[in-house]
Amino acid sequence: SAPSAPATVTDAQIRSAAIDVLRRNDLGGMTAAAPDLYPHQWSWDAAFVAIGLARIDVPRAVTELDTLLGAQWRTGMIPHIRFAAQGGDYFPGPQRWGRAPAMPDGVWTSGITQPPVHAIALRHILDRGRENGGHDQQIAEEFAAATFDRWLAWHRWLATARDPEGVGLVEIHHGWESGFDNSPRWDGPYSRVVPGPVPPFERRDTAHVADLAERPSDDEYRRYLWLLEQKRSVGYDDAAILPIAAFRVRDVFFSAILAAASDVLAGIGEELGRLPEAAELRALARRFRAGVTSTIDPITGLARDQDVLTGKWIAKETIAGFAPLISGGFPDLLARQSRIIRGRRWMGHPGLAHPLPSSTSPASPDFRPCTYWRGPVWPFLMVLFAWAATRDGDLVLAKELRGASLDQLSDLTFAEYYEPFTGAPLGSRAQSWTAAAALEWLG
Ligand code: 2M8
Repeated sequence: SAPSAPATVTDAQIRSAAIDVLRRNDLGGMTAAAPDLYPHQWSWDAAFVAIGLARIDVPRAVTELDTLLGAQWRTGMIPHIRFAAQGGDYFPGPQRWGRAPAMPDGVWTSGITQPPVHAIALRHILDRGRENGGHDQQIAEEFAAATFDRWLAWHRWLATARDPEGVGLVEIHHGWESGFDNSPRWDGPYSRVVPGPVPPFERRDTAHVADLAERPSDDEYRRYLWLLEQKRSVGYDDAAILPIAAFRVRDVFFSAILAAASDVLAGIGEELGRLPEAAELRALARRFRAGVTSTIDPITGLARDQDVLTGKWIAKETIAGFAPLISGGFPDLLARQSRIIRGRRWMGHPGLAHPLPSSTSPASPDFRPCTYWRGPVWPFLMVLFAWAATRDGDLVLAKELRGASLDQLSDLTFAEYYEPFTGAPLGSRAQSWTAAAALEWLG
């Protein structure tokens, strides 16, 4: 396939094509993560979609987050999928997950979670609403005030149920919770998962990609489903799962997002006059930022995950190593990481079609250029890195990410991920958070 788009593609064309993708993926109140592969609402996708929607339609962006909140469990957890009644076929679907006591009535969700980008999306909605003024401002401000306690409950749940020992790192119980499903980060932990019996299954994801090598293997899926069965066997109870979970990993990137989002939510709390809660969120941000910093490998300068079950660090050369660029931290740490990400093992690698950080370093032995989270470039993540870089005053990095991303997205496929060397689109086409990223870049 053609690596780069014709030079004639204008910003206006990118914008209208991106708007078109989001309109077509709109299921009414929620946006499917992708038309065929992911025909339901995913939690962290919804946050990025809301960031994009806020550029074109503030009330619709509010609705996206409001719908997701409708799936929030009584514990505070926001599940990783809200299933749409009118959504298409996806495996594992609602029957496979089953019901849980904490699940909201009348709503079908998965039983695991995903990174908490939502407060950052809420901030974007507020900012866009205020820029526009009038009805947009009113609706954004009312939504923030009305839902602040729900977001607070979400952060509190993560900080307790998923950091039971208070180490400042969020523990995940499934690779899907990280959002980086089959990243080399999880190879070690998954290699120690001995799958028990799982009910028979037929995958659907493989029908929606050009080449099976773009997706996880059947062996990986068997482990994914075993972890689901484990959770289901205890009714998705947060305490009961801990002694039996075959996969328990402290996810440094998830933790960095919690740190960044807690600061953002604290800022919103301060505006709302919720000062004790804002102080609590600032303390959470400090705790998780310190947790992220504590994982740095002194030799490579990259952040690491930790396998709870072995106590060992996981030192793979993936983009999650740049977690401090998301959480923020000491200026010398951020400067070192900014140098590394712009260096030859990442954005400065000479073979790249676009100078963007790939999910795994092209210089790593784990790198697979076409395989999902093992190598391709994920456009939505670039938005998160640029947002954090802007926050921390690294305007050079933010500008480089924007320019290269817009070049990449001018192929107008809005692919789920891209081959780093050829720039070829991979995975799903018309992926919602990719289209949303384009709208955010265009401003
Ligand atoms: C991918 O994950 C889902 C499972 O959650 C899948 O492979 O079926 C990941 O890229 C994840 O980060 C993303 O949220 C989801 C929907 O885009 O797809």
